[in-house]
Amino acid sequence: MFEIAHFLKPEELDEALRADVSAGLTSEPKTLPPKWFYDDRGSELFTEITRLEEYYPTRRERAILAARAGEIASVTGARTLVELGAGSGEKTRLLLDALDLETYVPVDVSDDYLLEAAEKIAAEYPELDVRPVAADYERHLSRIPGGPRKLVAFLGGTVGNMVPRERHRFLSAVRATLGPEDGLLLGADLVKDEKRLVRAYDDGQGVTAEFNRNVLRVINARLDADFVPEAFDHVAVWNAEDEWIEMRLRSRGRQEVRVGALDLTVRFADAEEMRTEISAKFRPERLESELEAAGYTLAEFWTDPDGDFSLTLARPQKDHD
Ligand code: SAH
Ligand code: AVI
Repeated sequence: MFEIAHFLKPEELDEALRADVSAGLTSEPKTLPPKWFYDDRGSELFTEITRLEEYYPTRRERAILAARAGEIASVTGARTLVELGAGSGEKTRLLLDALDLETYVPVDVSDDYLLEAAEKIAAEYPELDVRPVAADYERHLSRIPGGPRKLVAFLGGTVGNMVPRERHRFLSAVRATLGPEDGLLLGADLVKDEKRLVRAYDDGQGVTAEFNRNVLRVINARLDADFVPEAFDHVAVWNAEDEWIEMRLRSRGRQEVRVGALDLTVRFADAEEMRTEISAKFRPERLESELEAAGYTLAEFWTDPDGDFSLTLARPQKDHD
């Protein structure tokens, strides 16, 4: 059996949550960063989202992986797979089947969920050295163990949950962990018809709405707050200028929320909206230019047959210092 490497000390995690919530709830407009969706329940809700008819990204990325896993194996010759924001690791099995791996390092902030997923994978792949790491990939990248011929996978379109400045910082930091033989496998959702995009983030069963409200439950539990999640409506809108979906929580009426751990009282006006997530959608040219700016060259760019989702294999630029 393996041990989980834990870089998320509870006091540091609380401190980070405190700082994010304090800054986010006192800013105008109010915002909350998406990484706090993912306690156990949030991770389960996300997995439920991936099975919804409206939520096409997971199915489309799975189709690309199924079609290209052999090519990914032969082009990269990867022996080590580091997966950032691994979640359930369900699609990853397509890579585990195709690659000739020694080591798999799934990394996630959602520690219990990560451990459970890693245990299942270790049982299914007894020859594989599975080393789960509970960490924040925006803070702990340099401490994440690697290995020879490393492929870093960042799937699901999670890169779109960062604003451009954060993406650049993150992609550059990943680049700094790569040797000349290593690579980055990046899943990114593509710009498409607005109606389909909005439907994917506002499903008929209300699973995404529950996922969105879950951030309030996390804050209640960890920061002694008294949000009434049902007093906020789920909103998903397409921001055409920035080419991203915005998820927001809209206050039903005027309300006051107390966050005990911050000694903070927050007032919401009727219909006031708080942004909880962006999910950027890309055009291929933009992906390429962002990757180049962060020190990569594009080795391969694949999409599913409908052109909905993309998977890019990027290599470190040779002349990059
Ligand atoms: N890769 C999976 C899961 C995507 S959901 C898929 O493609 O289906 C996003 C995952 O990233 C969640 O499991 C969440 O817990 C994790 N995550 C979000 N922010 C993170 C951060 N800052 N550091 C580490 N993991 C993070
Ligand atoms: C994890 N991430 C890529 C998802 C997305 O599509 O942006 C999170 C999500 N939010 C709402 N539905 C799914």
